[in-house]
Amino acid sequence: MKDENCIFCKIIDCEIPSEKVYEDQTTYAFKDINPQAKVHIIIVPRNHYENVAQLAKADPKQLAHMVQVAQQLADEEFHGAYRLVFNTGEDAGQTVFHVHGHILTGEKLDE
Ligand code: D5M
Repeated sequence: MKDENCIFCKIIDCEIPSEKVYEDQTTYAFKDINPQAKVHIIIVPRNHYENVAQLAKADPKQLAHMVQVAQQLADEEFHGAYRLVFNTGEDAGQTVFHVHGHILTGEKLDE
């Protein structure tokens, strides 16, 4: 399930370079190009879904797996503390319409 116009599908397929931090059969994670924390990682499913609600409906196990990977990365980066954000909809700041979690970690975060 790919969208040929999707920038994150192109990153997953290595058509666009990224700083990969994790990958497995279903999931890919890379450094955000515009970090909002000391460590800012984008985590995506390889399959293309527009947003987190669509993913949760179609493949809840994939969403649960992404949360587990986020936990694993934060365990490595900052004793398991992290913020996981899914911007959903243009008016909430979503700019890329391939579901992605922002993993913010690596330092104590502002409340
Ligand atoms: O988040 C989209 C995020 O994706 C935003 O924080 C920038 C990041 N981004 C966009 N293009 C790239 C590339 N090429 N590499 C790494 N990171 C990228 P949103 O929640 O949709 O605003």
